[in-house]
Amino acid sequence: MSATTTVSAGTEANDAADTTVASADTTASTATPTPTQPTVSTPTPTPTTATTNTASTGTAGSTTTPANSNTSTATTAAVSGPYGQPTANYTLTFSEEFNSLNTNLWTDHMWYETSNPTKNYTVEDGKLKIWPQRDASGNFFNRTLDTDGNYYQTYGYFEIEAKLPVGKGTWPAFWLFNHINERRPEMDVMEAYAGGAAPWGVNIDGVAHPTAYAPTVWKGDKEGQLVGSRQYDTGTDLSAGYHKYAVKWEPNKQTYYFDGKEVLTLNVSMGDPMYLMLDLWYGSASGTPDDSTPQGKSNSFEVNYVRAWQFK
Ligand SMILES: [Ca+2]
Repeated sequence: MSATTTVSAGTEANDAADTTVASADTTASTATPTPTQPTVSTPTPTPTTATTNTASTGTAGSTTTPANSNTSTATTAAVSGPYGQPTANYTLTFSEEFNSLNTNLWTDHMWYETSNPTKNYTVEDGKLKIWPQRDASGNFFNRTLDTDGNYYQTYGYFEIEAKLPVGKGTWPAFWLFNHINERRPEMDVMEAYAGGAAPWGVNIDGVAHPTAYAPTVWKGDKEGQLVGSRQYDTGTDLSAGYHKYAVKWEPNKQTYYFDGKEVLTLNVSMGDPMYLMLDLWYGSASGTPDDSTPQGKSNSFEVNYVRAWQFK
């Protein structure tokens, strides 16, 4: 997913007001990574200092083992470390469990958009839900919830637990992104295209179900800097249950995970502060949504949590 629309670069206000913990201690990268990639001139961005928004860390120090991955119910265990990683290596920096919608943290449109008034998202049952819905003009429209201007992090581990919607045209995603002047560094942790050819999706009773997804990385210093991508066939219907989509972002390496299993490793240096994005867009490999695309809340991109950790 590449947000190609360019608009004057917004200067993100450093809104520290929504911090709910006093011990904001984000080790956002001031360190200069040692590039292993042929680097284009790396312009110095104007990094906004990452604010820590730890919604509810709960018993962060507990050693509760996360529930097994292939369950259709969402994990409700207390937050410990990233799934499948040694807990002792990580400090929780961000925990959005979606017990309520924090509008000081999440914006419901991209910086270059105005918010579509058609209601197609909510937070309930401990989840963020975004669903396909035609607006007043009859169009399916992009919905994005992001932390642009409110929460940024550089490096660490980022994980969501989510269930995907069905339907031709649906294009749910979780990414880390930033717009810094003309630069667009982008780490797509999960993008799925239910309406695409197998293995992207399978047709079940006339409705496209997602079975593969892709992590993809764009360096973003200029147009078309694809670092790497993989179409990962999970062999399962991603709309049928919750799965964990994650990235471990190190200064010279990124590793992408599905339910704790490594699916893509890239040796790349990216050191910008990035904000978090959850969205349901349409098109690309998924095709154009139509009357076969189920609308309404019962067909949601459901996100049980978004968590981030920093390396100790
Ligand atoms: Ca939750």
